[in-house]
Amino acid sequence: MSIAVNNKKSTGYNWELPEILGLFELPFNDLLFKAASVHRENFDPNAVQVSTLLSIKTGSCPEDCKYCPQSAHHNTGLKKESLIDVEKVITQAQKAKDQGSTRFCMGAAWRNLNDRDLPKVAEMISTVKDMGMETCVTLGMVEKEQLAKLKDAGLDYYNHNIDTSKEYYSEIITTRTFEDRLETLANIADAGLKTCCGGIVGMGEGVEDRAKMLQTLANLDKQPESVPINMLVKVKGTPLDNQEAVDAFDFIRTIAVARILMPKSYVRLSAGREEMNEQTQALCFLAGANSIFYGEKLLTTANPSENDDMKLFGKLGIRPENKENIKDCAA
Ligand code: SAM
Ligand code: DTB
Ligand code: SF4
Repeated sequence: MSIAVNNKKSTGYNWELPEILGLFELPFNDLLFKAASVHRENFDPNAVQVSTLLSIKTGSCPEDCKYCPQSAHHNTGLKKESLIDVEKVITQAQKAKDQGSTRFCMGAAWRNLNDRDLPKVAEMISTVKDMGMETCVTLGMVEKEQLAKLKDAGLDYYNHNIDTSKEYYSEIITTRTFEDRLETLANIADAGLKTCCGGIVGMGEGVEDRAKMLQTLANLDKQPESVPINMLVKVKGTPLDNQEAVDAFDFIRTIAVARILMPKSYVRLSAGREEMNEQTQALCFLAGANSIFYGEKLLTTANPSENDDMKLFGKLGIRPENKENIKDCAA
């Protein structure tokens, strides 16, 4: 079976499901070779962008996302916290910057951004931007007018994940629809912000759902600049706590297909690294992952220590990406 490396049309990409499934079905070595080749054509294969996360409002979220420890529908024993003060953000952003992180992502457990909270979030964004870091927020659904204000404050990226396929979505979340997600993504693109959008592997979905999720991302009018691929972090008290673990090769395949479908996007090896050994992470980098969340905590769950990550980078000859070493052709 011949597989197109991409199928660019003047209006954007138009990946068909059979060709994406064809990629998933390739022998592992063929898939990795193809993905690594696409990666090299577009990026420095030995540079990885590092982003740090901070939860600015934790828990009590009205949405019922089955995977999420912050949903008010599940009892996970999480310590809840209302919107934190800007001073706390400054301390954490400075720490992240000192450790070599170039992007600071602030996440809130909200269904949507409320106008009441906008000025404080805007202040957080402008403060982090003034510290010389790229800024990203993930605040749930958001309107165009609100996005314009966040952009004015210095926002670079808005993270809003589709999480899974349209078909599997209602198995995971019932308090909003896949179309709601797409609508917000259109608002983000219209506002001229960079999009960070990806999903989760390991929620009981099949390979076809993973293919469809990547198809939706790749065929957006503008491919997301950043594509986080999360491996489900199983949190006690969430409905997905007992989900069967994902096979590492299936996870690596998902990264590889994301790289091939979205050649100029940063593909982020996101949540779930705490459960991955070094070899799995190394294969993810070979498959085209070129961004990670860096720092001991994601939003509420554990992430590998900075020390462990730097040791792994050292073993692999990988450099954290900074402004000076970004390859020109990268998105
Ligand atoms: N409330 C906002 C929203 O859902 O858009 C922003 C925060 S939410 C925590 C951001 C993303 O984190 C989710 O879309 C999901 O992809 C990811 N996430 C949350 N819990 C996770 C888990 N247990 N394992 C993997 N990814 C998770
Ligand atoms: C994304 O795709 N993954 C990050 C970020 N975007 C906001 C969040 C991962 C959260 C994992 C569970 C937790 O720590 O609460
Ligand atoms: Fe709320 Fe976001 Fe968690 Fe869903 S993923 S429960 S919207 S914080």
